[in-house]
Amino acid sequence: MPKLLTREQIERYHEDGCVFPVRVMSEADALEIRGRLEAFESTQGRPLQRDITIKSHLLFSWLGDLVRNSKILDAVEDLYGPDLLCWSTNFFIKDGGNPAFVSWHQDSTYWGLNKPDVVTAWVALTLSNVANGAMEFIPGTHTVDQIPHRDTFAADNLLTRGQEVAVEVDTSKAVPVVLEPGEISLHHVRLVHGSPPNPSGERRIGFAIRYIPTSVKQLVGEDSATLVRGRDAYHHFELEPRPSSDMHPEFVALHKRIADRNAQILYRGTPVKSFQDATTPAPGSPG
Ligand SMILES: O=C(O)CCC(=O)C(=O)O
Repeated sequence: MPKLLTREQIERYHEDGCVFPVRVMSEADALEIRGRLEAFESTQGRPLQRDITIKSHLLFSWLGDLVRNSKILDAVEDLYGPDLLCWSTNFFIKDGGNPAFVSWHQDSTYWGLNKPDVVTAWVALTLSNVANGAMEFIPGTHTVDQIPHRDTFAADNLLTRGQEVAVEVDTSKAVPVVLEPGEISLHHVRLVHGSPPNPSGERRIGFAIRYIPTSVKQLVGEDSATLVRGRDAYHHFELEPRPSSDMHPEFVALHKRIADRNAQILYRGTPVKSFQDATTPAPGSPG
């Protein structure tokens, strides 16, 4: 018996590579999380900087809570079983009128994981729709193997290397993922997806949480993850602690060490050594 998803939703995930919308919290709770993000940005006097858009669940207690949201975990358990790690998180923020976009890609391209049992819960912290640059996907593309990608390092591309699939994408089949605040979509790591810029006057904020069953391995280097449900009988990843406050110096130092190591995996084969180095020429969130 599934815990949260219906049998139809589970079937849709396996057939299309994406299922949505799934409500995991009230709109008010989602807006409260947005408020915490924006309160932090106000203290900094600038939008969230690239180096803390990745794995920020290690820096802020409210994001540490979000990756452990029991409804999100129930949905992920319905797809990948009871022993779950949060491998990474990324904010995808598109300010109104900003040219930021996400090229068509498969998440699996540079992640170094040994099998495609990886699902992203993309949490809408604002409305996400066609008018403000919602994510789009091509149904069924998760069933093809890894597709070659080319790196563009395009300035407005939110992906680490501005990577894009090196084959023609039939955009007539694209499905927009329309979500209300507090809803999620769940997408497969091999799904071809992307998103256009946000020409609206409103900010679009998504928090992407990457979950894996504990059996998944990192093939490329040392790596860490957060045990969010069940037990880890495999010990393939260094387990990460839970922050009980925001931007605690010990967690800031830990996050830097982990993010720098993660950058070595995601940028391998390029001169980029850390997410800070990567601000030129490719700003944005790793994907
Ligand atoms: O937020 C977006 O528009 C794209 C998100 C994405 O590529 C991802 O979560 O893998």
